[in-house]
Amino acid sequence: MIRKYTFGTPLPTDAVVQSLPAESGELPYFETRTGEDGSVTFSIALHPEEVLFGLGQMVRGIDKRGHRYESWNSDVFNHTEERPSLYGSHNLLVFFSPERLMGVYLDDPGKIVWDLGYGDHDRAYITSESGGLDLYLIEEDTLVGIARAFRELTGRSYIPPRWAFGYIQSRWGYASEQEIRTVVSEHRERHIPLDAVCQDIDYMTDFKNFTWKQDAFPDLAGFQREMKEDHIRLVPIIDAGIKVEEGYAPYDTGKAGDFFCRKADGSDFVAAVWPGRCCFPDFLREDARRWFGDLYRPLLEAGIEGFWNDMNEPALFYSDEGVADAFAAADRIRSGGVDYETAWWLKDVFSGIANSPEDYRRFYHELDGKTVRHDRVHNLYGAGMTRATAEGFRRFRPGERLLLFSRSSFIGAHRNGGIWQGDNFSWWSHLKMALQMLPNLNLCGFLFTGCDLGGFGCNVTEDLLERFLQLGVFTPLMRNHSALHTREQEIYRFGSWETMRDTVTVRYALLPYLYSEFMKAALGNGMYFRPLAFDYPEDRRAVHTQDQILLGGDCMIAPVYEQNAAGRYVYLPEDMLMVRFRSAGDYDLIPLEKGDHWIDLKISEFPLFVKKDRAVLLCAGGESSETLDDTRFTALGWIGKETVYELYRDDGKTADPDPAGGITRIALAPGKELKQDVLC
Ligand code: MIG
Repeated sequence: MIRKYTFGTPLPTDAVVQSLPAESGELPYFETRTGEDGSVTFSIALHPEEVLFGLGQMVRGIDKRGHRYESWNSDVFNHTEERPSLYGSHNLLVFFSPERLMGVYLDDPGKIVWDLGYGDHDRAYITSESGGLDLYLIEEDTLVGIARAFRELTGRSYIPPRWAFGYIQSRWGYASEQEIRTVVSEHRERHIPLDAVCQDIDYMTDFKNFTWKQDAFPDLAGFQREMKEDHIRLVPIIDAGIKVEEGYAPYDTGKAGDFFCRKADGSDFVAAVWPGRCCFPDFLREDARRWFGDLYRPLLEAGIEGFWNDMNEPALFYSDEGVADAFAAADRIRSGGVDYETAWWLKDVFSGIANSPEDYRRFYHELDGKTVRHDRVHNLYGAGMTRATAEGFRRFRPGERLLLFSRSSFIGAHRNGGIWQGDNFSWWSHLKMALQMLPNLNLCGFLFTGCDLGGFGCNVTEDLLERFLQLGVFTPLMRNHSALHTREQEIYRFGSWETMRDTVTVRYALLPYLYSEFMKAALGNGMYFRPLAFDYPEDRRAVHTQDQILLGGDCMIAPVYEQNAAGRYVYLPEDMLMVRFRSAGDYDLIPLEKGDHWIDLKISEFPLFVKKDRAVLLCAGGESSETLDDTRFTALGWIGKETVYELYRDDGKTADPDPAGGITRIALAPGKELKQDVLC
């Protein structure tokens, strides 16, 4: 059951697809307090054993209890433990204890502070800065039921084309056809499977969106055709800012249509990002979205079938006003000289010119005919860009699925695209953080997601990349991505590339199965990744487990996330079959009983746990998602009684797939063998 409570004057966000009447009574369970500044705070006592799930893209554990977070979409390079927010705002929190089960969703596009047992260990305080919001209270009998009810409220998750489940190679710095050809041929020659290569900002002319460097990519359509013969898709990046430059069509047409965000005096808001001084499309306006979506058309016509949208928090390097303010601040102390305090202050003044709160208060949007200052709707910007792109796709390629993943997001954007987990580092702790973020992202509807495998910033090591890939085998988006100037981290750069290749072969052998599990989750408003609590709510150990997650209907993953570990402890909440993979064709099958187990895992090995009486399907594998045989499988399972696996298959490219149409029921017979051949 979902009940809606309205506070103040909420703004439309496009997050919710069901229209519910607002309750007339008071919000139960919470104490509601309105601040003098107009903010509203909901507070509630926490039970001793209470676990808090949700908030989607956030640092720290699967259980969010014990810290303070903010919903404020931020371009942050440093995902440390005290970082209050990342790129998306996913305002769903689920309270779960033996005494209570409920979810609260705050449909509010402005800043929210979540103090979840930080100020006061046994209390949660949730503060909406503006005080204008719809709060949805979700009560169901199970955690899975809460997740489903929330998805019914906010709409079905985005479904990418099937090729997007292949391995994707990316790096900030690929700057020419030749460079990309080399990346592809290094993979193909070594039989490292590969489906796509991302093009980062270096493919553009002067970082201008919707352009490509004529000398480096003289014939983009021809190049995409050539790549596609080899089953490779190009996936270019698009940033939010449009360079201010007369004669550059996106700027001229944006200007002519008055589609950019404006300042109080009516002039365009200008801030610098990669191309230099830029204007920012007002994605909250339907006409501006239409104009922006149209800009993708030439790239689609060149044969491009996937994009990633970046810098859409929006990230702002600086504005003229911000720089002037910083100089003025420096001038105020210039004559007196500096001491250590003023020197530090001065440093902060200058580093604070990026993504500054002042800049976010300098510009306005048009929302349903009303002028709204940006900070009030800040968290909608990236979702608006995703929406503009997806709406364009639907106009130009109706009935087709295209790949889209964004950096910034808000609830509602999960219907239009995936997201990646942002600029992580090549740190072991970030491998664990990525794992912990996944179930909360799924709870909030973002099923198509994954982290930058190997880590984006800092220099990766061979063993860290290998362990990252072992997680990536199971994430819907499996992309190796790294930053300019960091150590090159394509698999073929390393001495142990064969081990890494073998790991990627497991992804391809599992791809039809993982795709089937993803599709069933997406079409059934379920979760592909879940905290253990969702299947084992009575099992206290499982409920509090922070480093293992459930995958699909039948599996659990427990990756190694520490350097030099020879294995790890795994808790099994029921009897399971361990598949210890080394490659698609080389694995151990070991039935294990419920309880604690130490699992030996050499650097080349990683486990998948399959619930007893269930099975996973391995196909023969291949080097591209397009060439896999999904009619012959080896089923791996510890099967004591008759069981059926429902395999979902479709063409992988038609939009709005039929939930029932693609299911094949595969009967699995009990027996001593842990492996059986299946034809379907
Ligand atoms: O300011 O396009 O998160 O994936 O490689 C950095 C360059 C801009 C941030 C993205 C990252 C991408 C990078 N971008």
